[in-house]
Amino acid sequence: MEQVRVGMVGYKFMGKAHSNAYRATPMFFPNTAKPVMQAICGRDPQGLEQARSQFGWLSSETDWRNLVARDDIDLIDINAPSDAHKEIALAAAAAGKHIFCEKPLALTLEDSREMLAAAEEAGITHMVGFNYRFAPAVKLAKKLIEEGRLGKIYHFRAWFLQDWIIDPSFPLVWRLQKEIAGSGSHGDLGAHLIDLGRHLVGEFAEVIGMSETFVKQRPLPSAMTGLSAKGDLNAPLGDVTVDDATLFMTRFANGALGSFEATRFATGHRCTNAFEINGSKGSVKFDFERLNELQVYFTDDAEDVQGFRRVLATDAAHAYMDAWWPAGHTIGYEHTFTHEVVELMDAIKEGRQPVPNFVDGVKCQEVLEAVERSVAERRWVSISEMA
Ligand code: SOE
Repeated sequence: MEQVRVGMVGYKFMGKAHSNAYRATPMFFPNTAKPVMQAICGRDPQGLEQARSQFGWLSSETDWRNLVARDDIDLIDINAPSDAHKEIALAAAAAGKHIFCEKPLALTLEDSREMLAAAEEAGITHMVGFNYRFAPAVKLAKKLIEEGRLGKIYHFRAWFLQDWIIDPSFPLVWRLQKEIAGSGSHGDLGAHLIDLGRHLVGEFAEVIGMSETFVKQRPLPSAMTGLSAKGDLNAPLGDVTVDDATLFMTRFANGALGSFEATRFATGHRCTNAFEINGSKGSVKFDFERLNELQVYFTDDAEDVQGFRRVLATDAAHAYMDAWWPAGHTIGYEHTFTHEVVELMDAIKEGRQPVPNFVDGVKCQEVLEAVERSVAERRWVSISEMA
């Protein structure tokens, strides 16, 4: 298949990121299948039309059911709030459409399993949006581990820190409501860390966690708003039903130990998504705020120059970089989504499943729920309990 006609549900933050990726793909990666921006879907006709013309979609639909029913669409991209994922994915699979779904895959583990089963039964291509895997510096970390250059992995420590709800008057947006978001910082930020842990180190064996909601009530928003919403202290209050911060530890199946921290209360941290990995032969450090760089340390460096050094992952030797600019010319957040779309287009063209797919979405959900169970029951929870 040389062209993939896309129908996208959602047009806010992620919708913009995905649209940009669809536009960039044919220009920078001409050898993969070409995504055609066939139709964009949202409920508010005015906002939708604005997004359609601004992002460059050919047509629009105000009801996702019409989108899924269209026979000029091959792939349904779901980046609407999490509570909409399952229903749209099940309908898309039943209609034989490929699916690209934002993370977390679903509100619950059970729902995510249902989505995976439907996708497998329909025989369609399915992908989940863990975009940070696609930073070339993260790919380099993965390559070093796979080639044994870090030796046996002992530690994975990861933290995803934000501060956009630090103000108690920040409104009760959908991301703070369990029935729409599933969980708070845990599913929104921790999900990325879990995916990176699985990608880089391996499967989780057991977890123990703790969680807190620091601000328990917030003003109700007047409209569907996002990360840049403004508070209104005169508005009635509603209960925050998700975690503001969740921390947990894990033992990986291969014996490595992991620690994870996801919070929206780390004052001064706008979007610090970072990890460090220590192995018997070396270490790597990554921080999304400097996403072109990987700090590396090797035990076999000469003794007098041992120490962490910075590798700028922008050479042709680094994943995806030969498609962009000459060495040393850096890339940004949006490129992670383009690389994700390239993987999806390659997979559809080659008739294989992309990675990460719904299996990875389900496995992430297993860990998310195991941590929630651990928090509720104040004990270690084995991932095998989630079977
Ligand atoms: C908001 O917390 C958010 O945009 C997440 O939803 C994304 O998945 C993460 O990449 C950055 O922060």
